[in-house]
Amino acid sequence: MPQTQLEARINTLKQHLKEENDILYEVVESFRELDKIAYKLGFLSQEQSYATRLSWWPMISVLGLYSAGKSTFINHYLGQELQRTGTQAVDDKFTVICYSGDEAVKILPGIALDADPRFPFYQISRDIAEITTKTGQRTDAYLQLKTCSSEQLRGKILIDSPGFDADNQRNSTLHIAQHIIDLSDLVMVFFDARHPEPGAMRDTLTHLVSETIERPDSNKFMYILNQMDITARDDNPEEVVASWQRSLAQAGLTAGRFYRVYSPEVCLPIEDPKTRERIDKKCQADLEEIQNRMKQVGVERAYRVIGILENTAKDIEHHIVPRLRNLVQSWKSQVFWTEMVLGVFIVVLAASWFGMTSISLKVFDLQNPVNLWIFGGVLITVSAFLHLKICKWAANSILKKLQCEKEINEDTREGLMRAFRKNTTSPRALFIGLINEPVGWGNRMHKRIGNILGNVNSYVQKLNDQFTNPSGKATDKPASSPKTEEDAPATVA
Ligand SMILES: Nc1nc2c(ncn2[C@@H]2O[C@H](COP(=O)(O)OP(=O)(O)OP(=O)(O)O)[C@@H](O)[C@H]2O)c(=O)[nH]1
Ligand SMILES: [Mg+2]
Repeated sequence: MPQTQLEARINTLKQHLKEENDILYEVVESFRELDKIAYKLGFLSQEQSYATRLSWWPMISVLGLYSAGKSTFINHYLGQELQRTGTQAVDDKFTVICYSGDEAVKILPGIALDADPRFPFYQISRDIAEITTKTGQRTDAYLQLKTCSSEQLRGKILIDSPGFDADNQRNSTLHIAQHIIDLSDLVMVFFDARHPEPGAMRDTLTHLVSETIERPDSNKFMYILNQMDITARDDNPEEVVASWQRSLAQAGLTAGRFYRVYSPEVCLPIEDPKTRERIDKKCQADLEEIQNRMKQVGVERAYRVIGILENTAKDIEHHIVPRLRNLVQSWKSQVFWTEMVLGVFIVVLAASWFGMTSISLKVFDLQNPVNLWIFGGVLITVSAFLHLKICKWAANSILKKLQCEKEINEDTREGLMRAFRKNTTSPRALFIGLINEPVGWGNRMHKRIGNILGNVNSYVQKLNDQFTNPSGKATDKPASSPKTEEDAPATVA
């Protein structure tokens, strides 16, 4: 049997996960198990899957001023010269960097991201398609995908971006950057310590600081002042940091942490030993802190994916099924009361008609078995026809109400409507009185959900074993806690 598009997508997802995280590979199976339950309920259609609704890899994006050292930082993090660097503006497109066990770096056009099940990039490509029709350029002019075998990249996706500069792609760059920010789990905004307050920084400040501080997820932003080594050689670094702090404060960032770093591979020597020691210590601590945060994002996401599995399973049992049960009950009672009223009306109408015309049932000669069969047949057919019409009308009126409900999200509404329709098909409507539970729900399904929840516990246990030191001989400090006041990253005054 040929593979459906969904199966192909899930298989690619599993293939990628197998390379990077065995536990999450198993979690896909549990999501598929939930899919089967949702298919039976009619909540998901056969082309849908819970597994493709979430982004499995955390995204870390590196944005900021041109030539600030974004690509150099990424190369340092990966431990290899993956990205081109240079004194002029180098990158003109966004590069999505993913892990691959293959040593050879592969570069794929932006369009390849569309088909990649690792993250919801279709949102970006749809938007880029809009921009490209306006500018006449193709998605590939803005996006590319690179694979890299660095262990640091396992379980996460890095995005290097073109620097903020007044070039002809400026608007598109800002637009795409905005989408990338929305999808990212961590956003690192790079500034160049050599230019604390130039006009070129205005864009960066507006788009990457002023517009982001009000966001509910503003804690995912890290503001990084790079190339501190040069500053330490040429100027008084404390003054540069203070001036940079003022710029950030003017842009609205009056609280929060920022980091001062330089790239160890390309830094220039600082002659004054005292300054060198002071700068080295602070920058090393900040760099370590940044890298820990990046590592932490991968760990958090693994737990979050399992959390989503648990919530989805509970949601089916505690929200979807009860809601469906209620909808079916409302439908049944609407049908019942409509038929009662209609029945009484017909009886009254027939009685008065018989009374007024002094015609009785005798005219049908029901003593004759053939007539009785015909009479009964016609009565049953007409009643069934009317009953089905009433059922359909009642179902439609409930569906209309559901459609107008504002409290539920689009996916849930669509799923509930699909499942409700499955409950109210004509064959079921004929035996409406016998319906107690929504289609596809029963003790067996309850047990299957229970098994999935049981698996959740074992996945969490396995993750704990993977990310912590169960023997108790912990040597690593928790990822994001600074060690001393002195080492802590600077805070904007
Ligand atoms: N001294 C010093 N030079 C750095 C540092 N970081 C980057 N550089 C240099 O700065 C230049 C620009 O670095 P890139 O990494 O290409 O900067 P970018 O932000 O990726 O630039 P675009 O992609 O053009 O936006 C390169 O020549 C780097 O070698 C640093 O911490 N210290
Ligand atoms: Mg670059």
